[in-house]
Amino acid sequence: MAFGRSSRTKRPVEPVTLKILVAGGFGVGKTTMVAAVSEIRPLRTEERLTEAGRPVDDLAGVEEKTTTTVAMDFGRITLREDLVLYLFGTPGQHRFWFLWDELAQGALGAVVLADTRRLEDCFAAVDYFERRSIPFTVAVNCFEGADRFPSETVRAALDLDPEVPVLLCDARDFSSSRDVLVAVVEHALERAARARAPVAT
Ligand SMILES: Nc1nc2c(ncn2[C@@H]2O[C@H](COP(=O)(O)OP(=O)(O)OP(=O)(O)O)[C@@H](O)[C@H]2O)c(=O)[nH]1
Ligand SMILES: [Mg+2]
Repeated sequence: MAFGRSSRTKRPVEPVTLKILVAGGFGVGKTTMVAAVSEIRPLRTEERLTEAGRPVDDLAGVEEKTTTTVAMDFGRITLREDLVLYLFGTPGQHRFWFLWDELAQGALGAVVLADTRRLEDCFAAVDYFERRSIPFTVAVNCFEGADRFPSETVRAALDLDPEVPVLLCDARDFSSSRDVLVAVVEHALERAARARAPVAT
């Protein structure tokens, strides 16, 4: 068999793999988002919510929720033939936050999911990524029944830097969640390019 130029150029490319975190407060839709976009059966670490957790687990707005993530979600999405994202959904309950540092190792960027009915639940995630200079995008998961606010209102309420993208999304929807992930990657790459650019004197 001949190995001419054409057969060589058709060789499958080795994709670049990037790690992205999907973070945010309790019950905001992190597991839902990873499952909506993952092309592999997502790994979930769900445990049933119990009566014992009722005083600390605020279910307002997600009353049907019966389980919670206790370690992480894991999924994968191929954005382009040469670009694959590995997705790590964080646990939302405060008592599992010690896992975040482990999950954040080597992450290119993060999605901070927010629910406008409980915006304060994502403050800690925003803080976490700001402090560590991990690029992130805020994605408002638009639950039915929640008031819709323009992204600029959310940006002001969260006191975000002007460069941080704020998007509205439906975490259950493949293309909506994929758009959020594309925004994170673009934002992280732009920031990396800016950091590399020579400073004008
Ligand atoms: N109506 C509506 N329900 C949603 C949406 N996203 C998630 N849900 C529901 O909201 C609940 C919470 O979703 P999860 O994906 O488990 O949230 P989570 O952020 O992973 O929760 P923890 O891991 O416990 O912090 C589930 O009952 C979902 O079916 C949405 O966009 N709209
Ligand atoms: Mg979860």
